[in-house]
Amino acid sequence: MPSFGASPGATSSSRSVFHLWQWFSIGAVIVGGITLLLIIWAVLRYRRKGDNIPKQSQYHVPLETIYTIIPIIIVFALFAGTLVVENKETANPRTNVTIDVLAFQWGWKFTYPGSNALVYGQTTQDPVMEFPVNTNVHINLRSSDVIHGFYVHAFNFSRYALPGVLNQFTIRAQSTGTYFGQCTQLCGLYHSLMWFRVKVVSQSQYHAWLQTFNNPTAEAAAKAAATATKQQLSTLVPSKQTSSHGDN
Ligand SMILES: [Cu+2]
Repeated sequence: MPSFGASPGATSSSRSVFHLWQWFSIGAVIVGGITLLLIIWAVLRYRRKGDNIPKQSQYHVPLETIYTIIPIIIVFALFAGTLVVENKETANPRTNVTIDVLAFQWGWKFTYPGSNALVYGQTTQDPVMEFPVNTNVHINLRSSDVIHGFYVHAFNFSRYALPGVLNQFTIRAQSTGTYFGQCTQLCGLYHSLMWFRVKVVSQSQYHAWLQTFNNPTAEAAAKAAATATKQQLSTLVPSKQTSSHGDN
């Protein structure tokens, strides 16, 4: 079955989204195809043959009933399918891993409550959010300034990061790998550089990774990196122009 541009999905709910998308697209192709054939058929079959006015008729009850009932059935099927998949997407099952995600102009900060793990990166470095495979991961998504969008194509998933609002969701990756993520809400000058990566690893690799944050040198290095990125940002972001023309 063709993918119609969507990702096959690396998480359990993104696979449901993918299949829903495929069925929607196939439905659209069928409806569009039938409509196109009917138009072509009507154009050819009833093209002008002379100057006589064709037979005029006002009602065709069976036809009108059919073209009312079929769309209602289609809309109901689309609604039901969407409802089932959306419920999967917004389900909040028990989780073992929680990650606090903070979006800011222009980068991401990932912290892991209950551990020292902290990942911070912006513009030219993309921060990597790491979590274990086949595990429910709870994400607390926030923004520190303007509206951002948390989007991972491989997860067929997008959520707003809103200032002053906590958005929560659960993801469960089904295969290991590194997936590309980006901000999908135009949020300022360096919006296009607001990337991140999601790295899905095995349980043991995840725990080993968490441990790397527990030795003091790593902690100091993380702090130094955070300070360095702040300095780097100040060179990247043009400071506000002050007028050099006096009062004119
Ligand atoms: Cu953004």
